[in-house]
Amino acid sequence: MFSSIFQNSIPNVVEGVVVVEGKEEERRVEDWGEIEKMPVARPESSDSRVIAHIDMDCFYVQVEQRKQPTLRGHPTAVVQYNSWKGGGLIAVGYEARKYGVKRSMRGDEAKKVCPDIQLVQVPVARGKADLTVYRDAGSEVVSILSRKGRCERASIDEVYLDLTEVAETMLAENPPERLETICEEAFKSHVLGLHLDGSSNQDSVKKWFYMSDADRRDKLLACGALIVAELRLEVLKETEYTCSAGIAHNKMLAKLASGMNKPAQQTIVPLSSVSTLLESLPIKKMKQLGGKLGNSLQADLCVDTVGDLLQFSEDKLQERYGINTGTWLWNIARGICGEEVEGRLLPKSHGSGKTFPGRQALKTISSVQKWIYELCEELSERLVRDLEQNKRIAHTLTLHASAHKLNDSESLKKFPSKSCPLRYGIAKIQEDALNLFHAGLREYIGIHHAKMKQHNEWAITGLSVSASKIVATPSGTHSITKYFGNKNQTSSSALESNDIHTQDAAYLSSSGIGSSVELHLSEPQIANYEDEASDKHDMPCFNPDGDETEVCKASEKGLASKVTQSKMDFLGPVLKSEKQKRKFEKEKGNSSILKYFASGNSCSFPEPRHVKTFQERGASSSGMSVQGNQQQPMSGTTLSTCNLGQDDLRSDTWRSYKSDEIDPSVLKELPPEIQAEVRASFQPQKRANIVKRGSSIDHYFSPTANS
Ligand code: TTP
Repeated sequence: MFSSIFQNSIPNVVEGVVVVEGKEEERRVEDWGEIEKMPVARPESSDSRVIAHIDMDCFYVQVEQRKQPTLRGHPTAVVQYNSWKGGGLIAVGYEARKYGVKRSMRGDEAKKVCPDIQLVQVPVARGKADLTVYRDAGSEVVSILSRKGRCERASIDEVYLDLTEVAETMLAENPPERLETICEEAFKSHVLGLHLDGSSNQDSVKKWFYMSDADRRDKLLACGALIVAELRLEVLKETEYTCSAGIAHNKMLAKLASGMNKPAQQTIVPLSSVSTLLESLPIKKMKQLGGKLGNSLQADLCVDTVGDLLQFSEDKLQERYGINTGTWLWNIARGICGEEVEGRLLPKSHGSGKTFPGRQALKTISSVQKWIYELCEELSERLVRDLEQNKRIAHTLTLHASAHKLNDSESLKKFPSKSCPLRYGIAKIQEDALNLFHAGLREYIGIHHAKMKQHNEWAITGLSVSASKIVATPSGTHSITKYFGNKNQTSSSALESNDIHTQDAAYLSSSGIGSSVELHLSEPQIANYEDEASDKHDMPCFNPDGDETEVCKASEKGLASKVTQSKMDFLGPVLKSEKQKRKFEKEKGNSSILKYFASGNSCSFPEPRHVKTFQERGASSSGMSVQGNQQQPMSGTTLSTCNLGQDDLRSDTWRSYKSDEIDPSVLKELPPEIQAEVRASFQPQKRANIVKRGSSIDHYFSPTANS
């Protein structure tokens, strides 16, 4: 029961296209890791944390208005590159919202309801949207917000802050009731559940801030709200952007609150207001309940509001939705969310995607190749930028596509996403991505392959490439960019080398970050995409009107570090046993290990994956793992390579692999045919584990009801 429900509950995400009950519903997926991953139940660590969620107001519009100040005060919207019917609106300014302009409209329709609207086209590069200016604007804001407390960049324009420590210090040293002046902006806060007693909101809020006998948790929230008000003013002063905020005891409540009073306002959620807030909150408004899980709650349990969930015991919810999801649901009904604010300012992945709706669908390999090459070029540029600016290296390249088969009853089948180790350099990324596409296409068109290939009976409606598993480069003496600036490098990007892969891979392993390292060292890339598969934030954001957006995902705050030694020096630590190390030294001598890094190697795609049960994955779903209408690739039953003659290559793969690193427990989780193949090749052995106070934002935006 649980598994079948759950399989159906997992949103099928491909390039930000969420498929709900077989119907494609294109919607935005957050860029920085905030997309609807499956819920993970975590106990609340403390109910006196102070968490803020800051969300920029009509972000792209504000960025355009700063670029062109004459647009300020005028109804404005940003439209997509595709100019059909005036282009799809992706951001609508608050002045335009007053006229009824909505994001779901196209430019022509917006003009009808608001003839004075200024439509600004999103910047374009390589025939697609170029979001660099918005990303950079988001980074400017993050650099200000991160001055206080732990900061997690959750999307291109959203940030979580953990202000617990700074609020506690303020409460101990300078509680609000003892402050001589309080930032006026703070008094404009909305405090949920506050009784006005005939006074104005502002007066009531003032009293609430000064209440000396208040609950300690409320006092902490008041301190947090003061800090956030000041931060918002700093953001305005330094960037000219307004933002709204929610201040609560956990991320879920803070996020809910930040959108309640927009633009340029903040909302506080005292603990005492939580049950009333959730009681009538439509279930679909909850993050992660907008899709199938929410549908199932409505249809199967008649749950329409979060409060309706209270009638079910934890056991009952677990029985129906599995242990983790059941507990998560039980928790959210009570406003409990233990999710931590992760300290991360940089994207966790980079991606570049484009959709080809309607007649724009790509029907030939050459047109697909052209676009893959364009997307890879952009991806490569961003990777180089990340490397130069943040000294970070990405490890995994993934190609996602959406497609349909012409005149085919099976056309709902999803195009499988494919991943391989990422090799730096435009040409290599292009070559690998194209190979991934071919591998996906073979699987997608299945037995009809030959026929369809011949008659082009498939059509690609979306393509994206993404780079994930981004980590800081190892520390050392030479700058990694210098290393790749080596005159031997022929690529214009100076990154046409596998070496970067090699170095980092080994470093990673030695630092114990993950067994994914092995995937660069040898062929049996078992389980290496396990984490990747569970990581659906890599999905690019395809806009509702079928244009292109980006993929960015938040990651660990990578500290810049440098590469020390030649690539071979990094390999030693990867090998666990003394025997392996001796072998490594020997191979290092004759460079035989280099064969593992030969560029041809990258054509072997790591299809076999460590199969995890849903529970093992902590109930998180993955766009990469969820293929088609089922979770097929997760159970990766086939090995495929980018070349024909897969079987040959496959057995060569196993044979060339020294079995020392194979972990039998991992092997056991592989599909039986893969296990048999590996066992036939060798005996399994142990595998190496491997502002100013008193300022006001009013002059910018007069508070308007959220439209
Ligand atoms: P949002 O934060 O969803 O919206 P917004 O900032 O425009 O407006 P609000 O004040 O209501 O929060 O999105 C942030 C930016 O992301 C938005 O300005 C444009 C971009 N975006 C897309 O490109 N496609 C989309 O489908 C959505 C929803 C947003």
